[in-house]
Amino acid sequence: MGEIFPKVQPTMKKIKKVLIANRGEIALRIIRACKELDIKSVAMFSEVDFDGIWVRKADECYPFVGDPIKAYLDYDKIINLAVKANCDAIHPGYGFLSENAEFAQACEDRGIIFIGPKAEHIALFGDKMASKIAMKEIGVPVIEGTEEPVTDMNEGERISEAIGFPVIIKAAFGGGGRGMRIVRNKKEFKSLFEAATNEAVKYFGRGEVFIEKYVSNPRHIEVQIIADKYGNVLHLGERDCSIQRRHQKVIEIAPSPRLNEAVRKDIYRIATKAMFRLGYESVGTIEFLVDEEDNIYFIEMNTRVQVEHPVTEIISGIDIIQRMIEIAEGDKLRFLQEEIKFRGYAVEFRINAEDPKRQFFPSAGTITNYMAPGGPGVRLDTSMYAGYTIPANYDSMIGKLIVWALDWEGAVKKARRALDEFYIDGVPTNIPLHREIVRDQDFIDGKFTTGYLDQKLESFNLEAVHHMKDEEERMAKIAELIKAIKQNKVSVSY
Ligand code: MV4
Repeated sequence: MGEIFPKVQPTMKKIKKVLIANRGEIALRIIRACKELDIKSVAMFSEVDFDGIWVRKADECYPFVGDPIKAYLDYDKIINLAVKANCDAIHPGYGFLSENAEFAQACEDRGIIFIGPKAEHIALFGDKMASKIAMKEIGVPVIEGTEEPVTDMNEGERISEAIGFPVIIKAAFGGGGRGMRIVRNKKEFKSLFEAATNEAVKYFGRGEVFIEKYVSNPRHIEVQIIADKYGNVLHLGERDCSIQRRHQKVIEIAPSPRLNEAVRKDIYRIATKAMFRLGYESVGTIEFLVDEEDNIYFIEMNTRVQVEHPVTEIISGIDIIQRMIEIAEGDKLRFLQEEIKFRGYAVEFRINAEDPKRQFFPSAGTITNYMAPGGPGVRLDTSMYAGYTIPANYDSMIGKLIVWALDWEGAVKKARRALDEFYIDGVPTNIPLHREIVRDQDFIDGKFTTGYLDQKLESFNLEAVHHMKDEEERMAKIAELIKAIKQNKVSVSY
């Protein structure tokens, strides 16, 4: 195996300055990592992002005037800026250009280090069918299904009958649940096949789909991988991301509160072995489905740092972003698998500017009043502050509340306390949803699969609780009381 990795250390220069090709909380997260590594950070921002917190905190910042989304996707301009601003490297964060193999290659071609995996691995895992075949070849369990794109509807129907309904149709170059359809019986097949194909064309510009046996009520378990350029591949444990709404994760937990220890060991072994065999480097996440009988199946690999990386950082004590930068510099991992100790439970709550009372419709606007939770075991990764105006152009996720405790019960209690402290006024958020989840008995018992939120939403009370207003009313009453006491209109004795 050794020969596929360089025997001598590639001579690489130390990274002194990083351009962050992203925005929001992840841009700030990367700036923080750079500061702790004595690396200069360079921010970019679109014209609607001039008041972004990351713009203030970076060592330098550069505007991109024009379309606010295209700003973060315009890779020629971004690489030009990196060169002009004397940056050695670009960190892509998540979303935007983070899983664009051409961008990663273009960085290398122009002498800029792309902080992430090799372009070939980004390309492989961007192709959901090719990556499934590659993983199957090296002994990773995958879900039964087609190994070629299905273009003919009648052929697709025949294949589905052979596999046995229910089946799932997936976009070959997709992600995020787009271009995906569950087909329960033969009657529905043709219309759902057409819908999946059309959606795949609309979102990914490519209509290729493949068909798989549908796994019902699975848990979504993912393994965090960290690998250097010398074939050292380690795992940083798993995350349970089963609590989702419309294929958007809402809560992520490390470790999974109800995973059989033998299954856990198996998943770790499969994940690390596969990434070693493929010569993967940088950080990455392998997603698995775990069915009701504890069978595990690889579904896809994410070749970027993920939104939910903080829960893993907290239970492992490893700064994933810092290590990701060092790996890109050519550093060897400075710890062994057996030196990594996992401690306690961490839970991440994605805070979205959306209205739970109006089908979670995105709610851009100005945060008029803001009080963040704190205290022991609470981490907040956010780009919010009082007075900040959330632009309507981007994703509605505006922050992540992460709590930690030694055991699961303690983590749930910590979460209740922290969520109750969290006040955001001016825009509706999904905090009321989180407050309901952490009081739900099935959640408390660790009983949840990917169907959890759909099943629970109806029974949840999502009326926003105006704690902030209650506190303000109390403060006004206190002011009045003190005035009355001073004027001898009221007397208090203790
Ligand atoms: C599946 C599946 C069941 N069977 N594949 C969701 C997003 C993408 N990463 C893969 N996903 C799934 N693939 C097979 N063969 C279940 C999911 C899935 C899911 C499906 C419907 C509704 C919610 C879901 C949440 C997580 C995963």
